Amino acid sequence: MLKNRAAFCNAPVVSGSFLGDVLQLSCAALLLLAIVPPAQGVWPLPQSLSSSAERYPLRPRELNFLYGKGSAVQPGCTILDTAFKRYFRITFSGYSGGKPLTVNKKPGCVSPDRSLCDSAPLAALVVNVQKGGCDGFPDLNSREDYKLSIADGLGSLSAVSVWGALRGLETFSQLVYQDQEGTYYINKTDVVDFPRFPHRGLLLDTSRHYLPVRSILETLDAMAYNKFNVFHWHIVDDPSFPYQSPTFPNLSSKGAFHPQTHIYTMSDVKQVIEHARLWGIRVIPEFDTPGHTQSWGKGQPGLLTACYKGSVPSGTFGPVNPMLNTSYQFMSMLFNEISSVFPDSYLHLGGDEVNFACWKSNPDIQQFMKKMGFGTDYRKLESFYIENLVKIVTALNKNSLVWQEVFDNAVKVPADTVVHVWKGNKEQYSQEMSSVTAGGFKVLLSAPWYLNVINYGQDWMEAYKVEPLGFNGTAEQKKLVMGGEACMWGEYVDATNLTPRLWPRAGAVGERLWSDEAQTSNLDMAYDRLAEFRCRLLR
Ligand code: CP6
Repeated sequence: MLKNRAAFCNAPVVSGSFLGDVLQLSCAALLLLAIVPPAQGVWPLPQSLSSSAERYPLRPRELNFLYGKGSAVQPGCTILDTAFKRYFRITFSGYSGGKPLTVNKKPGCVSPDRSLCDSAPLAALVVNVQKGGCDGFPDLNSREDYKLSIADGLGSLSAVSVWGALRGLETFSQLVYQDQEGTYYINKTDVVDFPRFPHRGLLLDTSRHYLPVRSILETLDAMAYNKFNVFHWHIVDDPSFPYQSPTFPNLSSKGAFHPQTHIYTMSDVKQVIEHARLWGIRVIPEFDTPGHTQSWGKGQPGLLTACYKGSVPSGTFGPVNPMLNTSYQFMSMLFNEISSVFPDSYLHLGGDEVNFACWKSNPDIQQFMKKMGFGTDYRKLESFYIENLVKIVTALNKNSLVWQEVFDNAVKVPADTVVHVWKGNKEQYSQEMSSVTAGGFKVLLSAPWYLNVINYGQDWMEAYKVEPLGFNGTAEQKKLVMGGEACMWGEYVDATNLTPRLWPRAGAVGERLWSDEAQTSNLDMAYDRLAEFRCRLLR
């Protein structure tokens, strides 16, 4: 029974608890209660973790994160310098600084109370990275594997790249716990860990509701705790255009909810990208076209198709006008800017939910359809648009991600285009995963992970039980699954409810994409760890 279990957090809850009520648990401020489990609650579950009862106290003032002598990166590496500071704070999040800690107790003592027999304190966590490189950005091929060993009073973390070291530091921080007196401990532990999928994303939609930069940064923090590594920024859409483009400033001055307060300036965008980089998270922006572009029309007259009522324009507008050279000139200039602002090698081009009604109503479009030999198949017109757009993006040396309709409508796209599956029930999305990979395309799964859709009570289990490779297909096909993304569409979400709607539910997706399938098939075991992890997130 997952329902009526009691669990408590062993630290005070922040007032007005943001993460409240999601797991239906009371994380009361019960410091004196005896239920303080040793933390084995690492989330997401490492590929391999073994630990013993032997444990080492940690003294916050004395524990050092150190660069190993042979490490390819050394002090001055921004990523690890800043990570050491952050993880010091996170590891000792219950530490107030003043209180003397009662660390005692000689090794080899014979007291029946194990806590009186603690070994010497953990001296340091020594970090060794094989490959240099601290100034770059994470990418699809970044090595995130790491080994963490806590033994003989010493912690040692080794990784191929700094990105793996970040994941290992996260695991280290989650292994540390406090006893009733407030003493910090870590058990003798060995972890060998690596991600199951290289693309573990979270989509935020900043068009339906503007999200302050602060909310985005906090979400990036929580993503790192869950070992997510891609922030899919669905930055603009029909309702608003908050991205402030230096090339086309009217897009936000006319298309944002507010031209000064509800925009992302270049410095905001840079701040998000740098914050993400320091956590080992990629930022993939989505500028969704040709549909979902109502807000674009305000600052870029002539871009959208004029809809007709009978033989006269109705005054409303539809998707981007795909028959005009000016549309492509505009896209070329905009994407040229975007591709230099966002360092990731992927751009998400959208391509979903194109409504053909407006195109059908427009006599110029009808004529263009004839001229092009498209008949009345408006999917061909959409394909014409997307093919041109993909050419523009390819010329800018970027790879493309597209929503599944682009594949469904048989658009000719480069073979390395990634198709993003977002529609339908299990049977439908499994079928889609089969077809997309049978076509040789790489694929990302989001359909079962629409976290904006909510139910009364706990609903993380459905997301947890999803098996991304559970479709019919060959081993070759399954290799094309890069991972998936949890989606938080913004129609009913703003800064006030974003955090509780995301966490810990998105953690279910995080674990599904990081951890071994066979080891994470038990909901009951996941529940205990998730409950404990939720307490960590609160702290
Ligand atoms: N906006 C855009 C959306 C959605 C999509 N694209 C969406 C569709 C269904 C649900 C939630 C969101 N709001 N541009 C689909 C990819 Cl349930």
